[in-house]
Amino acid sequence: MIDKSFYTTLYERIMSQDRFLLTTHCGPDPDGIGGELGLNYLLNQSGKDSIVLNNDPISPMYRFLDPESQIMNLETLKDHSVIRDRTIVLIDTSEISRTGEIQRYADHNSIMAIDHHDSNGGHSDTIFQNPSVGSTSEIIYELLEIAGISLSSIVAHALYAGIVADTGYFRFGKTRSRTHEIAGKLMEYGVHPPDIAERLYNSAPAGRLLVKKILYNNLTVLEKDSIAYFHIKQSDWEQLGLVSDDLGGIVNELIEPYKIKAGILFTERSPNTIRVSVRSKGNANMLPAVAKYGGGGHKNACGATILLDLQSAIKEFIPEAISCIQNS
Ligand SMILES: [Mn+2]
Repeated sequence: MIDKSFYTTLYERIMSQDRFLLTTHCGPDPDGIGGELGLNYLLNQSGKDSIVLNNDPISPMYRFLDPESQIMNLETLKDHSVIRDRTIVLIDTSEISRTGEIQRYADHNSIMAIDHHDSNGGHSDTIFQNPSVGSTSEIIYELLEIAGISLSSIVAHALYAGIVADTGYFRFGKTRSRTHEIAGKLMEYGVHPPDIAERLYNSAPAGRLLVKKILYNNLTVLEKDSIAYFHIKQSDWEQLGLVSDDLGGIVNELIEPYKIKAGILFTERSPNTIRVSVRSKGNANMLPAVAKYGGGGHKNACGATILLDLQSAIKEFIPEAISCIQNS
């Protein structure tokens, strides 16, 4: 049970300001997008001046969530003066360093964060972080309910997508009865779950199948079947016409077998830049391993970027991951 005062304090804090810039982490995901669209709607309905600006464009597979293109990005923003004198609200992260070039504007603006991750970089003036909630979209829904505002169809769809993406369709550990309740309320605004599932999970390019062939060729299982990992080279995913977002979620497959406690995907984004995506089950807390590389997330779903070549990154990281499993 989450203290109601968390939401009322957050609501009051937001309402005490007038101009906002909402942003999320690099590589915006459905939860970041849902949180942004939901909060932007709340602020606009409350007569506030709010814009949504991310470092990165939204990847093609998530663009259906923002049909009116309300979310801007730094690549296409022409007039940077609109950024001035706004409270920057980090959504789905509490670390300004994860927002890319948006952090350049941090010195001139106050920063607050609304987040549900377990880890916390602590670089915001005010952090509203609730790690017991399955998604940031749920936190934003609570604010809309406090305000008594009826939702638009776009907001309901985006929040629902954020919830199902972050809870793995109500499978992951932070799924609460309230999560299901909120999902039910969003359906009353016209959300049809099979449509969202189809758009989120059955709209991948064919290259996603072919990339799995390469990944599984590179599969290693160690430590009495408790840890599994695979890797992919930049040239391999690029040749298949994929962008790195297209690999999202594949790492979840590694923990499907009963005995596997942790699964790791090493993606070569560029030479000497390796993205490490980690998934684990139950008590296996993988945060200490990614924290060594400045990464973060949830204990069962986290990541980091390692600035080494692919083989060195694997060689360094796997012992860290093994010790996390042993210490959990
Ligand atoms: Mn999230």
